[in-house]
Amino acid sequence: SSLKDKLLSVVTEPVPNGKNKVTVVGVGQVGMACAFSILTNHVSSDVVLIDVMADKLKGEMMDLQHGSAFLKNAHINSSTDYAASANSSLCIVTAGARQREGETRLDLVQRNTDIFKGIIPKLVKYSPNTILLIVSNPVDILTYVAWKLSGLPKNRVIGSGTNLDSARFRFLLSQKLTVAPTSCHGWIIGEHGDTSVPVWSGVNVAGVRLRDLDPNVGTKNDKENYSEIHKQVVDSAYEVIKLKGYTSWAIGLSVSHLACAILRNSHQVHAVSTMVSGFHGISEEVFLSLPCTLGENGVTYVVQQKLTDEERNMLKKSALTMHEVQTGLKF
Ligand code: 6V0
Repeated sequence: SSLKDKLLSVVTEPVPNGKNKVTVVGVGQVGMACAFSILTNHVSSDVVLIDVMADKLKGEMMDLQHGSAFLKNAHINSSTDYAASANSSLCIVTAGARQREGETRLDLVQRNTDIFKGIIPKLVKYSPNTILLIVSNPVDILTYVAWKLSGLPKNRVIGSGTNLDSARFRFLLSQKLTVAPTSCHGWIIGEHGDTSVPVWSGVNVAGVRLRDLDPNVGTKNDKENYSEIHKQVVDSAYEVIKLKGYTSWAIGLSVSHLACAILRNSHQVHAVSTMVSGFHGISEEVFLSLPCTLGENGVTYVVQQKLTDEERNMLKKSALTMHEVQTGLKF
């Protein structure tokens, strides 16, 4: 008998997978930032990485595994074969091409749709009860694509959406007010990207709405130019890409918070991309971000914000743009 047999006497065999198993597809800058953030925040103790680049994949896996003693003994595995993803509670998709300098998120759409055809059906085959969390851009359209390709109910297909935009907004507001980001409450909804909608009507600190103090805040007539903050949010990905080539840390952190809300069934509210037909006068079958409660069956409730006419019109315009792009997709 082996040394192991001499050391250990079997009571029962260990189960191969934990209940909080997470698969991350794509081990690029974004996928690795997601995996690292999930592991260091102890959101999951069982992470599987999948990619098509076998060497890079193995290298990333080994590098993380060597740190597992510092990660509360998390299991880290990887494969180019989707069988390794079996029985994941959550599958996070970050695979695909990223924006080149000057390229918009919508420019990426057909390239990444084609990549998704090879990913989504395999994930669902091995984890039929999974939640899909889509991060690849353009995230709202690709969440729709993933929903169609997966056949899963809409509550179980979620896009990371404007959770990141909202975090950027709260950070910038915190800089202007000298109040911590978690105490600056503000929501960016709609499209992740160029036509996102800042809900200025609800921006508040400790329940004090900035609009009650100055009815012009966030509008063109705002003397203190708060609307500039939203412009900076929209421009920030382009700026970071120009400076460092890609964005990674903030999206990784934001995705690990979404993963945490889902796996812990916490019903925390996040702005994520969900099927919005029927909300705010939208009739198209499109995915856009609204504040949603997240639990182990995905999106449970959509918070019905009181929007101004202008905010609602901006949202409806994004819905039309999404619908137009979706109509041109081949899949
Ligand atoms: P990257 O560093 O080029 O990594 C992409 C990874 O995907 C690479 O490792 C590829 O090998 C892998 N890949 C490509 N095709 C496949 C396939 N068929 N199966 C499995 N893996 C594949 O890109 P990066 O990580 O920077 O960005 C990934 C995606 O995230 C892009 O679409 C970005 O635009 C998007 N982002 C989304 C954000 C959001 O807020 N939703 C934020 C930042 C980036």
